[in-house]
Amino acid sequence: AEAALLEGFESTIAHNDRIEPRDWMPEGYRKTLVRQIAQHAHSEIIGMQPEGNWITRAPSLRRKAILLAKVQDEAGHGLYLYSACETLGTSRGELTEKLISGAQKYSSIFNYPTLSYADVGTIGWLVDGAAICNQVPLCRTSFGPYGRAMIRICKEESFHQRQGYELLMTMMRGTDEQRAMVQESVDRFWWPALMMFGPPDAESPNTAQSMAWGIKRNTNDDLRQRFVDMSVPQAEALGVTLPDPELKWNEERQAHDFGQPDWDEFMAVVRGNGPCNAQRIAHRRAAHEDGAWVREAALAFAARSHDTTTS
Ligand code: FAQ
Repeated sequence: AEAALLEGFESTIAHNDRIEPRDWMPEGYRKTLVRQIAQHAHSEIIGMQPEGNWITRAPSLRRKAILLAKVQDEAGHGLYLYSACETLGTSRGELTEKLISGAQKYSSIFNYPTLSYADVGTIGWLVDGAAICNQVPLCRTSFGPYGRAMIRICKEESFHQRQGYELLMTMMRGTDEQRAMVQESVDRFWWPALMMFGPPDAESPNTAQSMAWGIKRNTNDDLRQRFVDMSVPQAEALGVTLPDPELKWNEERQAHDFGQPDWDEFMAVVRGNGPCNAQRIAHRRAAHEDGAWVREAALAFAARSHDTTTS
């Protein structure tokens, strides 16, 4: 019976059809999806912190309204993704426990500090830009609930990317100090943005199997290349320099050659030793603990409403 189920699953994958929550799936497929979707959800939730840091100090009412809307979208993205993950049989409560105990990861990028308001623009331009590059192909991922969540998320990420680019463009039209602030911010975020795509393909333990299952549609290096090619003309239009002396157009490959990020730094950040890892988790843990009374009250209310409707 197992063989027939596996055959059905493989045929669905081969036809590029979707696997849905009630369909049979190999345990490894389920585990990989829970890992990736949970990591993705946690990234959205932790990703609220670096930018949230600037909400109270936005330079104008307009900038504040934009930033508030963006950070609220990120909370929403986290919730769609936790819901997608719940269809695989893991509850949001369990996932949150795994995040705050360090058992599950979130994107390395959110362990870097935001030191100036230009960082709000750079995160929109480069971090949301990288997220779009990575997530547009995920709209075609083989697991239905994940792909459907991605469609809406990508639309909102496009707005996030545009607001960041527009912020930077405005600063670049400003004073010398503002231009220097943008350049300094881009210098700090460029390499960590390239790390968002994960380790080089040769050192990526999950890519081959995830591609075979149609969970990932491109390799880490392919998407990193796509991101570099997309960012170079945008940097030129902005008037900033990307901090990579090896960056240059390769006529033969019709793509840019570029340098390698510091992969030792990446590994250190992924293992929990980046500049802000401890702070991000401590903040998330405190918010979770401070919210315990809300969850308890909601459960008590639900139990009481249930009693009155059934008695
Ligand atoms: N950070 O074998 P692979 C956003 C881990 S966008 C931390 O290549 P895989 C929007 C990886 O998990 C950011 N860990 O893994 C936003 C694995 O460890 P494990 C979120 C990383 O899964 C913008 C190990 O290294 N986006 O939030 C990273 O095949 C602005 C080996 O790696 C997504 O999550 C990393 N950068 O490929 C929000 C997209 N890279 O679990 C707020 C969906 C790798 O075996 C503000 N995810 N690792 O212990 C993916 O596409 C994939 O999971 C990759 C990694 C490409 C990230």
